[in-house]
Amino acid sequence: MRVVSGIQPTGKPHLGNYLGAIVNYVKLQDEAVAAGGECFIFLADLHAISQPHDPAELTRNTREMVATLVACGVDPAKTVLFNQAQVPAHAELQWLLNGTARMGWLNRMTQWKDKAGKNREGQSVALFTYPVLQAADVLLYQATHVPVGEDQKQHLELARDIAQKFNNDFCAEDAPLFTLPEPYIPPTAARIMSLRDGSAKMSKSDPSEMSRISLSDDPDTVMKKIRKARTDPEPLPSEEKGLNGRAEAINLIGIYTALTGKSTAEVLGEYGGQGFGAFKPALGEVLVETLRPINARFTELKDDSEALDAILARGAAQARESGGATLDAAYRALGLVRH
Ligand code: AQP
Repeated sequence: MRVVSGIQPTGKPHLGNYLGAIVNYVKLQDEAVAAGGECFIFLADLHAISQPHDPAELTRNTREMVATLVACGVDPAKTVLFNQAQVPAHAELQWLLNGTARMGWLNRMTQWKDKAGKNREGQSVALFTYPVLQAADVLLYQATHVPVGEDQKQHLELARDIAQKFNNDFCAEDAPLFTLPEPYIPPTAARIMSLRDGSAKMSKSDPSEMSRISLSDDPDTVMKKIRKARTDPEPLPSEEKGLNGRAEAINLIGIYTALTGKSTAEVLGEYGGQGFGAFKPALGEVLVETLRPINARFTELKDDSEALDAILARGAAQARESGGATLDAAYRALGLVRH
């Protein structure tokens, strides 16, 4: 079992990152250790430069993201925790895979279409080739399980297509180089939506702070954001089918069930027939209690840059070692001479 996933240090991580991905990093890290496998979690700093950015902020965000991941339970003693920039094999393998990836495949990526909008000509080349780097990130370590939110499913499918084509084009039939990675998408909370718009994903880049719960929000801020979260005027239904077409209600109940382990039926049994005025404070409390230990640990860790850098340096050394054989084999398969 090889678990591999990454998160961009592009801002404060939010509840969507937590429920869609980070919770599963911790779960799969423990499963991998128990099964004698390995877990690699990286900060996708090379991905972060695909959009306009402030270099000093990227450095600060990178350290804060390590502190956040550790505060959430990613354990550097169990997981190889590092940033891409310290492992050149990610960028090297991306270049090798650029020869296999097709323009048409990348043109179909919905994240590219959404982020580029009408201004494709003005985007960085990195934003367009982003999914090829993502393929390199997981194929380099022969990933079997890739914990991601629903929004990354299409990129994972692309990574499988690239791996399959490379194996077909450059490897003997009985000796494929790349393992085809499987996405691990949580059954609930795979797509947490904005608190201001039930049809948009909760995102770091949404200009409205009120659209997301950041993992570093204090209790008053959390309660305020939930109180002001957009909802419709109807009371909560008593049965699940009554939620049809009510995106904001589905989102808030989905967050509650993911955090408490209760089923939707149980929650509706408790709050059905009542307005959001009863449910929202309960949801706020659950969130505050979830974030309390994370915030406490984050505060202890966040200012010790030396310790945070040491975690990344140690992880990067392990990652360079682990990815070396696959990178060498990819160069060889392509006929590139490197003596
Ligand atoms: N709203 C979400 N619900 C569930 N999972 C989510 N993820 C992101 N948003 C949600 C998952 O978090 C992991 C890390 O994501 P990322 O930071 O690398 O990239 P992202 O998807 O681009 O995150 P954002 O917040 O939406 O950033 P911006 O605004 O910069 O684009 C991934 O596994 C992702 O699926």
